[in-house]
Amino acid sequence: MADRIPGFCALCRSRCGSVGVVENGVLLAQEPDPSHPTGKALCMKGRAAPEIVANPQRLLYPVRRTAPKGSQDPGWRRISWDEALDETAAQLNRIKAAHGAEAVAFSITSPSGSPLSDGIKWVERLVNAFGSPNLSRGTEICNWHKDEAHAYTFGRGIGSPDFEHTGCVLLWGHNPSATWLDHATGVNDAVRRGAKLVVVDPRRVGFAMRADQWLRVRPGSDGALALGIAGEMIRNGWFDADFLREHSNGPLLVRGDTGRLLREGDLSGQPGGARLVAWNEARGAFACYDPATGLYEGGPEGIALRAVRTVAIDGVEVECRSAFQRYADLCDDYPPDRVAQICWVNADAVTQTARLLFHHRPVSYYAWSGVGQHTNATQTDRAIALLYALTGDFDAQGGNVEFSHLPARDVGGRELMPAGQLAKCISAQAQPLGPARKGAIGSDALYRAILQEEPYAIRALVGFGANLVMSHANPQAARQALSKLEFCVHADVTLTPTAQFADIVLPVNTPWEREALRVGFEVSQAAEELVQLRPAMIPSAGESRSDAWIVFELAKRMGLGEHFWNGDIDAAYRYILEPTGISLEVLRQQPEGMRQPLAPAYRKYARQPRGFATPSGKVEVYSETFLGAGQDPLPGYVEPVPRLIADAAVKQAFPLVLTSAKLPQFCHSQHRQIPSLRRKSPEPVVTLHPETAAGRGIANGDWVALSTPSGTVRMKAAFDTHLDQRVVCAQYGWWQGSQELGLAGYEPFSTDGANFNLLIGDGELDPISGSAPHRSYVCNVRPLEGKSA
Ligand SMILES: Nc1nc2c(c(=O)[nH]1)N[C@H]1C(S)=C(S)[C@@H](COP(=O)(O)OP(=O)(O)OC[C@H]3O[C@@H](n4cnc5c(=O)[nH]c(N)nc54)[C@H](O)[C@@H]3O)O[C@H]1N2
Ligand SMILES: Nc1nc2c(c(=O)[nH]1)N[C@H]1C(S)=C(S)[C@@H](COP(=O)(O)OP(=O)(O)OC[C@H]3O[C@@H](n4cnc5c(=O)[nH]c(N)nc54)[C@H](O)[C@@H]3O)O[C@H]1N2
Ligand code: SF4
Ligand SMILES: [Mo]
Repeated sequence: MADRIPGFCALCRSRCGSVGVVENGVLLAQEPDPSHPTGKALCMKGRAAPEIVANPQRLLYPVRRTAPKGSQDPGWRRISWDEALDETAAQLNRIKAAHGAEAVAFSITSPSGSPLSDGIKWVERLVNAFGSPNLSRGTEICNWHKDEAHAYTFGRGIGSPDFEHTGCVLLWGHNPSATWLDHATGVNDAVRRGAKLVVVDPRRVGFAMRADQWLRVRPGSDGALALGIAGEMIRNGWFDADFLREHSNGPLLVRGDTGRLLREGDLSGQPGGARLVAWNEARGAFACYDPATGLYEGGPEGIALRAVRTVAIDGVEVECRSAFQRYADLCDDYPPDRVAQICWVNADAVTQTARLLFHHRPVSYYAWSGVGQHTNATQTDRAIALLYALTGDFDAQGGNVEFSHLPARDVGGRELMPAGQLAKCISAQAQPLGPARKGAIGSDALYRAILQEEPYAIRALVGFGANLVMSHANPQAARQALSKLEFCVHADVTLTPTAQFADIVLPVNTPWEREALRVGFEVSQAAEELVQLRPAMIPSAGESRSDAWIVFELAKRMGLGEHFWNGDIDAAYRYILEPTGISLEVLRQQPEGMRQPLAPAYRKYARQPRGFATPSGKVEVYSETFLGAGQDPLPGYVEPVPRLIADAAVKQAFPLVLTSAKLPQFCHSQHRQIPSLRRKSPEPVVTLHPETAAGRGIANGDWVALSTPSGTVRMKAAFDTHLDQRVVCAQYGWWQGSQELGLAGYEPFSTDGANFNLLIGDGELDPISGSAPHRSYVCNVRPLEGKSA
């Protein structure tokens, strides 16, 4: 008789509630668990769990290289865990002692696209306790914009769409049908209830096919589109003026000369008057606003959202406009006709979308990879955030909410980072507002620090899964940088092209072979109420181990054991759970988890004295923080890869726009070795319009050369009549063969290979976040003669 063991799938952000079917220590199936708040369904990856566990291409033992770096074959030799961990600990401590902890960088894969989510907090804790301010985590091309850039506007990240109560769902560069099953379930239920649906995506995929408005945006022009829709909302009065007046910094006056917010001291001529100033329409007088209390002198009545006043400052007449007036002026520069030209959408659709958003509130939204991988990503995120502010639905029921969560302890260990270390982050100077604030670095900065030793030398890298060679721009730089490292250790489930550069590779097990604690499942209030300790359902294959085990063992050997409960993971779990009152022992006996009822709290800003966690305490329509860092305080639109497209020769040679997207059957560079998944998509594909192909003599299914100024790769052409003729979308992550299917892999650095990111240069990046142009590069496609493989 097989056992049915409750758990959840950890392969992607959806974390679908599931049941493992196990017999004699073998995982036979993973099935949905409809009693779990995220368990209505599993995707094909989740159902492929038994194949993922049993795959013959897994790394099962720690290995050490015997050939020099750069050799075709690293000559992997099996070593013991003791040898691997002792050597790693010694090398890292040696480099730290000689050059400081900052000379050791860490890299981790995304917890949204891999099961590292089971152990990511422990890895973060290790990074902090060790003291490295240099963690390459891909956040600049993944979640930073929706989670951190959003905080410049709202004081917190995008939160969760409250699908259960929403009147309209806006999916902006997010395709949950392929990437987040439980979000797709939420959208589907909302639409079935009658909610409207707006999708902004260059491709007609997933919910775009069912949308009330599908805006087929030109990749990377989303910022102009958001300003255009906002302009129509403002001009037509389709926005929540009360919300903006009371809860945004829109009423605050901005000096026309310096761009700074007007201060009390500017009016009085007295130094020290730091309070800000708005215009009170009713009283015909200026009113001071105190960011410390979040209050207007004399109360909020009569405060004007739009105001233009001339003020004498030091004897000079200075025109001051309210922040909202400035924003409205900016939006006016993007009328529907102009947006149609820039974004390749219908002018009418801009107006219709504006109307729809206002009349079907509450609006909830999600913007992700479609927005986050451009050289203008941060300002695009700001433009979308401000468009959303116009609905007034921030943190409202049916809007984007931060659901109540259980009071579990965070063990990320930020407090363990020694004082002064964070300021040493290699990107702190160049991108002070970006991921560097929390010690995260982009791949370009990592490579520069290793290769050019700027701003100083990074000498060692500790990788937990990140596949830099395949998933980041400029893989040639990755190759050089990884080859130059003094020491590199990498923990992964398989020997990836990135792992091939390591000195030691540590075998990680799969989620079904390890225990994992999850407090809250994010997508709804009910989901946030669940705490689950997923059991190890089967023994770990070979000597593979969990990330948690690796971290705890390493920490002990590095002299950091005191921060890791001296290696006792159960003690660590108890520490996390203690404030919730849930006992580890009871939880362990109940693999389906425990629920603690929580009441949702909406519009929390209205109950907090200072409102929003921003410098002004309000939603920041106008960001003085950006201004202070030399960035546009309003989300003015700048074309993606401006230097490249300004070059006429480049434009002529590469007339098409190149974007990419995730596939439902794979996560990033993973899963190509899994037979049931690979059969559904045996070869790398570039999608283009049949007319675009016809003009180049390309037939459906032909192998083609896909080129950009940075490189060339080969892929198979597939036609899509719904794409704009000027847009091409290609797959990324292709390197691995499948032994079981007898399919060869693809060379990661060769023009005969299919590594999409060889096409993407890192010469132009988002000035704030460092995001790379994975989705708005220039390219061309040409046929290849007689290429069948
Ligand atoms: N062109 C293009 N490039 C992109 C994107 C795109 O849309 N287009 N998307 C970007 C995004 S959003 C992201 S997040 C990055 C992702 O980039 P990466 O974070 O590098 O993700 P993967 O390529 O999936 O590599 C993950 C690695 O983790 C390993 N792994 C799996 N399970 C575990 C585990 O439990 N523990 C450990 N330690 N390792 C494990 C896998 O075997 C794999 O080698 O890629 C980015 N790159
Ligand atoms: N199956 C699967 N699921 C995953 C992952 C995976 O690799 N595979 N990875 C996980 C991770 S790490 C992440 S970050 C999430 C991402 O989840 P999503 O954001 O949903 O990921 P994508 O499908 O890459 O991108 C969303 C959409 O953006 C569109 N797009 C491309 N260019 C543009 C553009 O310029 N503007 C706009 N508006 N849209 C554009 C694409 O056509 C695509 O449909 O998925 C997570 N889930
Ligand atoms: S969507 Fe698929 S891969 Fe992601 S958690 Fe659910 S079943 Fe697993
Ligand atoms: Mo991601």
